[in-house]
Amino acid sequence: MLISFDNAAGRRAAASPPAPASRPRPARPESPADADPRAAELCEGLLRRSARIDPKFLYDAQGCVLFSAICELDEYYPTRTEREIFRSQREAIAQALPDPLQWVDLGCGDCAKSRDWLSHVGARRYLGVDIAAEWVTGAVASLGAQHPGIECVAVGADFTAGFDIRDRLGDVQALPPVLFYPGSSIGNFAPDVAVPMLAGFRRHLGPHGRLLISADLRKDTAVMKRAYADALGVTAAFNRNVLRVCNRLTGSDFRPENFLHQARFDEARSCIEMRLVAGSRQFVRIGGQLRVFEEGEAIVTEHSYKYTPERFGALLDEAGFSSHRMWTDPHGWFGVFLAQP
Ligand code: AVI
Repeated sequence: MLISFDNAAGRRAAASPPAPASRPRPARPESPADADPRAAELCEGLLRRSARIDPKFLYDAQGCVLFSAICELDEYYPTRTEREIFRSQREAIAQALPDPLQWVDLGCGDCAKSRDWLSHVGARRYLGVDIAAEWVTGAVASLGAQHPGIECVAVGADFTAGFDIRDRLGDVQALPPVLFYPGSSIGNFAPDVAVPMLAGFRRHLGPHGRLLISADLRKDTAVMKRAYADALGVTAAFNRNVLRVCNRLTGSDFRPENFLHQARFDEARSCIEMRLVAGSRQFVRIGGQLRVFEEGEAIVTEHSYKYTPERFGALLDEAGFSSHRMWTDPHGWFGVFLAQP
C-alpha cells in the first residue's frame, strides 16, 4: 500500500522506503517476463490453450481514454443510467446512510463520481482509494481544496487483492465508513472472486458502516450486446488496444488490426464475454515462444456479469451482509445497492 496525500496533515509521505543508494545490479533479464510480473502474467495467459488477458490490462493511458469515450456512447447505457439513479434518488439514498460518516471511494480515479455526494452526506472524511496512487494524489488534493471541512486522504491500494485499509479508518464506531463502489465494476469479477472481495469490504465497515455498490442488471440480450459492440467501433478499439499493451509489456508482436472484436452473451454464466478473434492464422512471438492463433481462435479479454436483483442480493448474503436495499431506473436495467453488515 502507498499512502500519498493527506490534506489534514498537510504533508506528502512516501509509502515505500527510499531505495538504497546503490543496489547490486540484477543479471540482465532474458525477456520482459523475467523482470516484470505483469509481463509474466500476460505471457502465462496468452500461452494457454485457451488464451486470455486479464481485463486490468485494458486500462493503460489509451485504454482509459477509450473507456471514457465508451461511457458517452448511446449504446452504453450503464454510465448514464447509474448517473440518473444517483441524481433522482440521491436524497433517499443519503437518508439511509449514517451521519456523520467517512466516505471511502473505491477506484476513485478523478473523484468525479463522489463530488456530487459530498454535499449531500455528512462526510467528515474522504478516502480516495485507487491503484494509480500517483494520479489520485492530485485529484484528492483538488477535492480537499474544494472541501476544506472534510479531511481528504489519498490511499494507493489494490482493493481487488488482499485489501485491508482498516488502519486508515480509525474509530469506525464513531465515524462509520461508507464504502462507495460505483460503475458496476464488480461485474468484471466472476462471482467466486466477487464474493471474497465483497466480504473484504464488509470487514471494513464496523457495526454501522455501509457498502454502496452498483451492479448492471440482466435485460434484453440485444440491448446488452449492443452496449459492447457499438456502431462507431469504440469498444472494438478499446479491446484491440490491449494487444498494444501486450506488445509494450512483453515484447510480443501482435498485429491488433488482424484481430476482430467480438462481444457475446454467455447465457449460462449471465455475462458478456469480450474476445479478440484472429481474422486469419497469426504467428505471434510471446515471451520467447512462438504462439500460433488459428483463424477464428479467440483471446478472452473481459467478462461483464449481469445480475438479477435477487442474484446480486444472494451474492451480498454470501459475502456476509445481513440486509440490503436496491434503487433502480424505470426500465430496471441497473441497480444501486446499499448493503449493511
Ligand atoms: C468497467 N466495466 C464496468 C465496464 C463493463 O461494462 O463491464 C468495462 C467495459 N468493457 C467494455 N465496455 C465497458
